[in-house]
Amino acid sequence: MLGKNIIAAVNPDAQQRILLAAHWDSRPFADHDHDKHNHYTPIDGANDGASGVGVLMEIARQMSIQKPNIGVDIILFDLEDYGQHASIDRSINGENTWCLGSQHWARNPHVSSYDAQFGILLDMVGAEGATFGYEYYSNHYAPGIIQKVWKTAASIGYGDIFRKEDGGGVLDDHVFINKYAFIPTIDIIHHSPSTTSGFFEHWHTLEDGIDKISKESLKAVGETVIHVAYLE
Ligand code: AHN
Ligand code: ZN
Repeated sequence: MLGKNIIAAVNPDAQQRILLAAHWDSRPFADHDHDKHNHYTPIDGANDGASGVGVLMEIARQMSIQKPNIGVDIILFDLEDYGQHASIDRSINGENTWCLGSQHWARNPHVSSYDAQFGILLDMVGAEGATFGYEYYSNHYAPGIIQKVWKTAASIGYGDIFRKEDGGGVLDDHVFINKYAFIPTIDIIHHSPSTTSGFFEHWHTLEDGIDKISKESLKAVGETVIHVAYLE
């Protein structure tokens, strides 16, 4: 499988750097669609992946107008959502079929002896009414970054969206950045306790389209992340 990560650098020569990331691929099969005839059809992935990409593209545009003090690397990972089809038993191949772009990058960074102070991953940040809790691996590897981001969100009026509550545990790109690149990295990811998946209602279905995307959710995440970056 050929994958391509897309990487941009703001202030490429700055020593002090942070990393912002999302996945740009979308799931090649709608294996959680309510209609089983769709289980092998690719999804649009407006929320599950593209929402994070959209926020990061606007942050890149803002930073081209007003440069932050620090360096910022924006990485769009490929093959996050290539994980094995839901019809296959999870215990067989399981976890190592997900997040292939980030697994590759974390072991082979684009710059030799790459380092960043911390990283923020955005995943499924565009659903209407999205809320974010303390995702398990984020809080395990990077509790200080969780506190920094959630405090910043509250300070600009997004305390109802960035909630001081448990946010489940998700094997996502940030886990591999923490494990293999040793950069403390959090995942801002919509956690929904009311669905069986724990994700947004239309997760891995053909319903994950642009018509379900909320500008307000994108704005809350984008403003929070850009504030964190400009405060460094
Ligand atoms: C697993 O289900 C193993 N990971 C979910 C990560 C994910 C999927 N993020 C977006 N789509
Ligand atoms: Zn997905």
